[in-house]
Amino acid sequence: MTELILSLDVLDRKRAVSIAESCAPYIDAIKVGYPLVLSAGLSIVEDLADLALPLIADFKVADIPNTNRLICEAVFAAGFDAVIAHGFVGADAARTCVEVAHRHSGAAYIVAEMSHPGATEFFHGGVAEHLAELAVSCRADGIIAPATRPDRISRLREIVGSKAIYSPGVGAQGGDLDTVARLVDGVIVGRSIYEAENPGAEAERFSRIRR
Ligand code: O7E
Repeated sequence: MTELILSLDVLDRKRAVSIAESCAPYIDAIKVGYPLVLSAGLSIVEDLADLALPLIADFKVADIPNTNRLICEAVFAAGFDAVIAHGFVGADAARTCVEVAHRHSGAAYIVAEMSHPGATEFFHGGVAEHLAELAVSCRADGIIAPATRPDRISRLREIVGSKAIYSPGVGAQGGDLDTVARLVDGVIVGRSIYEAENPGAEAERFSRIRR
């Protein structure tokens, strides 16, 4: 079954916890990024820990190896289970994120291609394929690929094989859940769930539609 990952991009701590609690029975993980951490603080991880769901740190880490190491050590010390990193900084920097993650029995995912329209400016023309290859060679646990371009997911699947593909862009960005769920290991959904009048009911609806 395709996993459903809630992208918890809300700014208010209480609202974040309340949405996460109502969605918890229907989701497989929670992705926490800059919007929530910069608003509520890193201690939001402790508030979410009671839900016993994997917490993915979406900090799209993109620095030199030493700084990547320091960032990822802080991510896992805070209680996250996985980290998302960029690969365009090169294999040495990306590999550092993977090594730190694995040392903490966690996972690291590399962004291969992004979902927004402007992503085609730099990611197309062979770059996304190169990043997917880098993810494989760095022993990353998987890649991020765009739900807005199912054909690109299929192309990147040829490169990463059985590695996990997690895909944002369903719903608010126009990606079709039914189409994408057949191609990936997990869909990442934000606004369609957390902006709904009843986020829990919407998460349940999403969880029923996936394959
Ligand atoms: O469009 P939404 O509201 O469903 O939210 C999508 C989330 O996925 C949001 O946090 C955004 O920052 C993230 N995302 C993309 O939308 N597109 C990408 O290409 C990559 C990400 C992302 O999360 O990257 C790491 C997984």
